[in-house]
Amino acid sequence: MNEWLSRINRTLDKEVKLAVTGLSRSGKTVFITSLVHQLLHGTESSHLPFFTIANSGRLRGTKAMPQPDLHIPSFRYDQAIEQLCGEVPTWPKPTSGISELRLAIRYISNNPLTKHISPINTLYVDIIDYPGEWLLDLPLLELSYEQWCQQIVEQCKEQPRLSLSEQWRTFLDTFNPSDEVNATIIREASVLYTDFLYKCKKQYGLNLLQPGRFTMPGDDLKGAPVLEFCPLFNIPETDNGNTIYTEMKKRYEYYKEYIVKKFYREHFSSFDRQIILADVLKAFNQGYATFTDMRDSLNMVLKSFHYGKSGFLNKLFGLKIDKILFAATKADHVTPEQLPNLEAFLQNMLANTHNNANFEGVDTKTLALASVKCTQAAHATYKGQRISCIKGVPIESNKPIALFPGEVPVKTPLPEEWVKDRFHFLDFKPPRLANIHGNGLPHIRIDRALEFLLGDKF
Ligand SMILES: Nc1nc2c(ncn2[C@@H]2O[C@H](COP(=O)(O)OP(=O)(O)OP(=O)(O)O)[C@@H](O)[C@H]2O)c(=O)[nH]1
Ligand SMILES: [Mg+2]
Repeated sequence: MNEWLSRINRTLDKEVKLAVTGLSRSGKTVFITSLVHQLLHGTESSHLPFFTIANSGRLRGTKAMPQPDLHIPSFRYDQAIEQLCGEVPTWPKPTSGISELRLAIRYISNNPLTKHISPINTLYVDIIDYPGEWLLDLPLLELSYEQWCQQIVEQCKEQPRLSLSEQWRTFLDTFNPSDEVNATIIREASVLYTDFLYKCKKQYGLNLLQPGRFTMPGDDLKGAPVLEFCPLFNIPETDNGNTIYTEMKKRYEYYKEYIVKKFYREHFSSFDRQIILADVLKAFNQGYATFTDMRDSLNMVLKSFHYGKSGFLNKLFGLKIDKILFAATKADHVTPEQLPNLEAFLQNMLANTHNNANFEGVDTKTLALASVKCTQAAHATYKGQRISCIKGVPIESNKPIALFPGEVPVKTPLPEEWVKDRFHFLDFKPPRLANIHGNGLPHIRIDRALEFLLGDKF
């Protein structure tokens, strides 16, 4: 019954489900927090000049409401905003589980047909937050265990995975996958594989780490046997049904069926709009291997969405996204004149997804944005020349500095052009704000994001 009511409301433009999609540390939690703060303060000042409903005076107000899914924890907006705007502002911790939020936006209708019957309307917006690591499970739905093993074999031929996986690969050589099933061997292999994934994440900031729950199990799965399996390098040609290989494969299929499908069925089905957040600047800093890993991970995840009607996820879960916003986050790390380059770069990096989505009739847009603007644009004189720079407090310091963070390329530089220290985009502390109640958080282009994602619903 609720499902039907929800469908009717969405058809009548009264409900929007917004999918906030992004790899780990791309800025999802900060984006959601800022978006809520901007909307809660939408009637109070002119901090959203490109969000027409706010700017035209038709926005009546926004409130957080009880969420529709009572079994999902609530998004802790109050905690996040307290941290961001406290005496010592801090960023939220990496997300370790799922949470949900519902906003009610009340506005004066402009629709000539309905405004006399119902002059004040409400749009409900549902958003979920989750760990970015879990997104990398989506491509697994289309891979058999054998295909997945083959992918990992290929990945481990290249550095840095070649070295980082050595201990795990050496252990794989100590047993035969056709041997009778042995719980101790399976556990040891999966522990070493998980260690390898953690090393990839911590030492190189790699994203393509599957299964996603291995590096971010969430509270419900820590230590569960479903997380005890790993890829094998030698797949036996025949299988007598009671081998290490059979058991690994069985657990992989169980993981897909009960963890991944459940997650996507409950949280990624029936979204109307999607924002894809990408932190390309951090990947630039970490070098070519990390950059290509980030690009490939994101493309792989987006490919799984297959935006048309015939796509795999559409058939499985009934997806029907009609607008996608591609956003390069943390745009306050660069000088304002670099924003067009940042947008062009992201557009290039995800060109295939753009084309496919456009072909299927999905409306797309690319924006460089900052959910919380931590720097100010400034100018400095260097060797007699006036140069643009930014001013902010670096994450590991207490003193503001002014710096020129470097130019953002429009296209991916060739491998040999990634010379050390070519890119140096610093992380900044959130700004200290005198009054967080009278105004939305300082931002870059969140109003344009809101206009694209929600503007046509009012
Ligand atoms: N300067 C600046 N930094 C930001 C902004 N948004 C996010 N960050 C930085 O990016 C980090 C990650 O942001 P989160 O929002 O926690 O990222 P996430 O996508 O939720 O990450 P997971 O929960 O790990 O999936 C923060 O700790 C900040 O350091 C922004 O608008 N400006
Ligand atoms: Mg998060």
